[in-house]
Amino acid sequence: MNKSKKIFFLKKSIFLFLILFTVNSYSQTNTSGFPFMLPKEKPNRKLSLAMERLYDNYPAPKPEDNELFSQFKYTEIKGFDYNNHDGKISRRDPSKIIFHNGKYYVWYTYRNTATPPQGADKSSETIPSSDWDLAEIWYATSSDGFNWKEIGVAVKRPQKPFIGWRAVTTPDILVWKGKFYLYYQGFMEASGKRGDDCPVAVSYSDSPDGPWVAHNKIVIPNGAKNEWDQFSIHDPYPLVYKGKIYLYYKSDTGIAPHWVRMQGLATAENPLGPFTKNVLNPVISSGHETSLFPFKNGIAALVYKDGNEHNTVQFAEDGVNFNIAAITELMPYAAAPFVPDAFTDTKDGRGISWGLSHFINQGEKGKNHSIMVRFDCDLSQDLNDPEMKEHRVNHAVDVYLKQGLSNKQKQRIQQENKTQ
Ligand code: AAL
Repeated sequence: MNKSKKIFFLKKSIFLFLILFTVNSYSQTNTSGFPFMLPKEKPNRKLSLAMERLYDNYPAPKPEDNELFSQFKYTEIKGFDYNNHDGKISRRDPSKIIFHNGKYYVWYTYRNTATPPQGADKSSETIPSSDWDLAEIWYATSSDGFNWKEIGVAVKRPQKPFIGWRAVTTPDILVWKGKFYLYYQGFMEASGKRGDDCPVAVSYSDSPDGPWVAHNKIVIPNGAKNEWDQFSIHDPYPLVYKGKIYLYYKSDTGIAPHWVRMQGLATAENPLGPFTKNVLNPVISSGHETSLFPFKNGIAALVYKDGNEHNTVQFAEDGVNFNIAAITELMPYAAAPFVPDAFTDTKDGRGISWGLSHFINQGEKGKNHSIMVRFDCDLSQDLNDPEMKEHRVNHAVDVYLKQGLSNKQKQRIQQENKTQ
């Protein structure tokens, strides 16, 4: 092509670009106000950043149409005795719930100790440092999710020096090729000595009723020195996704009391490992006691309690890169949802509608323990419960007033008033 032809084509391209740019800008100019009825689809007009986000970041612009938005309702459950709430018995950190041979099964941290927790300095062979110190893993079954029958121990504390000799806690369940695997935190020192340090161990069985055989090896090790998960691997939570075991976990990063809790992912093709930690870890920047479930083609996560993005439900189309899908409130602590398709390697996860969760710091002063309750929600493709989708829930006045000012805060305000 000679020079004058080149210049001709260049001029023509610039001209075409300008026409297209002008037509596009014209169609994007808002000639009237934003519509009264919120459009379901993103309207073809100029939008503020907030309105762009409303259409781009959430599954639907209205919470009631957003399948990953829900309120949570709570019910006391029957079948668990807490010894008059004297602090010696605690149940907490339930596993996700499975349905097997006509019954629901749940595993949880069970502490039955000589005294309530006394802190790391006063702890001994029989005195627990924390609510989950000296604990074992117990299980219960139910036919309706409200009335439970505590069956007894699933995994005992092994003898020293086996993993978990000090405490086995915070279990979660995997069903893989017809076998059952319980992953749990295996403590080799009383929690609170340095931090809440432990790796993850696993036991397996042919039946959810056991007997459970300890693998006696660490399956999810702590990270290397100075890595985010160098001290603790908590709340192991396995799912089957993309033909593999996707095990999410939490770690406490930083120094107490300024811990930042974040969630990581480790995957494996064999339940006994090796597990490979995702190179992008942490994959969720917030949250505690990780609970996740297959949703549509991806994975949804209940993110609560810690971090900038607490009180959100998040979604990752690839199980790794999570986005906020909904913002909610009063989320279940340590949610243990019933996830019917947790292990089916589904490409169309149906979601969840109930589970168990715990309330910590129960009992009068010095009688610290936790209790388990049931939660219900509508994070399911198969349920449409408008009561769960209300985005203006009135909480009782005492819920707010219990969040009173501390004495230190009252003094500061008095001081501020004096100096004004
Ligand atoms: C919970 C869980 C883990 C921690 C402790 C018991 O919040 O994150 O299980 O180790 O507290």
